[in-house]
Amino acid sequence: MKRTQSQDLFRQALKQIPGGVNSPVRACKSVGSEPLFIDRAVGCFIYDADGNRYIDYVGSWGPMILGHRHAAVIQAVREVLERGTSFGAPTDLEVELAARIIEAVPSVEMVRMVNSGTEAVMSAIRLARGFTGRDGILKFDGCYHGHADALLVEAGSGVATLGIPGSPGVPQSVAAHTLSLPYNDPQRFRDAMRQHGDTIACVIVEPVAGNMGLVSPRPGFLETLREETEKAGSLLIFDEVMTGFRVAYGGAQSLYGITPDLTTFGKIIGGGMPVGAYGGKRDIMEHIAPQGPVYQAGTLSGNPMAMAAGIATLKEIRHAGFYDALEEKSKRLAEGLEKAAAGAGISVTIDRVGSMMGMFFNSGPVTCFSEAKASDTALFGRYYNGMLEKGIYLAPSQFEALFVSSAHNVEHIDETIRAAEEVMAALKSESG
Ligand code: KE4
Repeated sequence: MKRTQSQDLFRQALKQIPGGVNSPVRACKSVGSEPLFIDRAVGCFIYDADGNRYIDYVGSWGPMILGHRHAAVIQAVREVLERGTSFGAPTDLEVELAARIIEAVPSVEMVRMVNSGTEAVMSAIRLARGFTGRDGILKFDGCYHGHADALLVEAGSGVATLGIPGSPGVPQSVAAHTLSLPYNDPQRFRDAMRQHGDTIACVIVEPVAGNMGLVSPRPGFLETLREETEKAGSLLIFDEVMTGFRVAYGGAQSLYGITPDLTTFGKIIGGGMPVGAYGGKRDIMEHIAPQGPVYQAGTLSGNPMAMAAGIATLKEIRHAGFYDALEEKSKRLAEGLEKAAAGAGISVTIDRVGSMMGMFFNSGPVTCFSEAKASDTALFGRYYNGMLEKGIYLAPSQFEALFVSSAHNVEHIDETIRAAEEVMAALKSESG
C-alpha cells in the first residue's frame, strides 16, 4: 500500500512533537512500523492520509463502540454546537449524563465528570486517600490506569509496550506509596493486605485487564479483592475506563457481581470526545469539593460537546439486544482467529470478554503480566504488519486489546478472518 502522505506527515511531526505522536502507543515502534496518519473514518472503517481503507479494531482505543460517525452522535454534537462549545458553568447535559451513569451502575450514587481517564483515576486516588487518611495504593502488574505519577509503577499499555521500567520524573517518594502485585494471584494479595492493609487507602484494578493484552479475572480473584479491602478498611476502585459500558451496560462490575467503592470511567461515556468520570458511594463522593475538602477541578469538565456525544452514545447502546449482537460477532471473530492460528500451527492464546479481546502469541495460559510478557512480540509485530497490508487495523502492540463495534457486520468479521488465515500461513512459511 502507498503510504507517502503518512510518511511525509510523520517526518514533519517528528520535528514538532516528541516521537511524532501525541500518545506513545500510537508510535508503532514496538511493531517496527510507523504510524498511519488518519484522514477520516466512518462505521467500522478508517482511512489513512493516502486514502487506504482499513477495518478498524482499535476504535480510538475503546470509545467507538458504535463505530465512527454514528448518525445519532454526530447529530447530537451538531445540535449542541448551536448552543456554544464551552461555558465553564453547569448545563442540563451534565445532569443527564450523570443520571444515565448512575442509573446504569448501581454502585455509583454520585459522579464527577473530568476530561480523561487519567484525570478520573488521579482524582479517585486522591479521594480515597482523603477519605481514609491513608497514603498507600495497591495496583496490579500490567494494569494501566493512565499516566498519573502514583500509577506509573509496573504499568501496562504504552509503558509495557515501550519497556519503560516505570517513568523517570516520578519521585521515589511518590512511587514508594504504590505497591504492585501480580494480577490473578489472590494469595499474594491476601498476604500483602495482611502485612500492609492498614496503610492502604485503595486497591485499584482493571476488572478485566485490557492493557497487557486482554487478561480476564480468574474465578475468585475479584471476590478476594472485595473481601480483603472490606476487612482492611481500604477502598476498592474498579478502573472501568475501558470496560465501562464496553463489556456490559453496567460495566464489568455487573458481569462479575462485585460492588466496588469507587469506579472510574472514560472512553465510551464521551462517544469519542475528551471525557472521564469517577463515582461511587454518596458518603465517599461527598468528600469532593465543594461539598467536601478533597479538591479536584477542571476548566472543561462536563464540556457540553463531550456530554452530548456521551448521552447520544449511551442512548444507542442501551437498546435491547445491543450487547447480544456484539457478543455474537465478537465470538465469531475470536473463533475465526483461533482457527486461523491453529490452521498454520501457530500457538496463540485468545482471551475475550464481550467485544474486547486479546490474542497472545503464546501457548498460554496467560493469566498475568509476566506470562503476557513471555509472548513472541516479534511474531506479533509481523502479524500486525501483515494484517495492515490486508486492510485490517489492529492496535500496534501485543499489550493492547482489540475492540469490535456495532458497525462491524458479519462480512467485515469474515474478511478479517480470511486475512488472518493468509497472514498466519505466510508467517508459518517464513518460519520454515
Ligand atoms: P486516558 O487518560 O488515556 O483517557 O485514560 C487512561 C486509562 C485509564 N484506565 C484504563 C483502564 C485505560 O485503559 C486507560 C487508557 N487506555 C489506553 C489504551 N490502552 C489509552 C491509549 C493511549 O494511551 O493513547
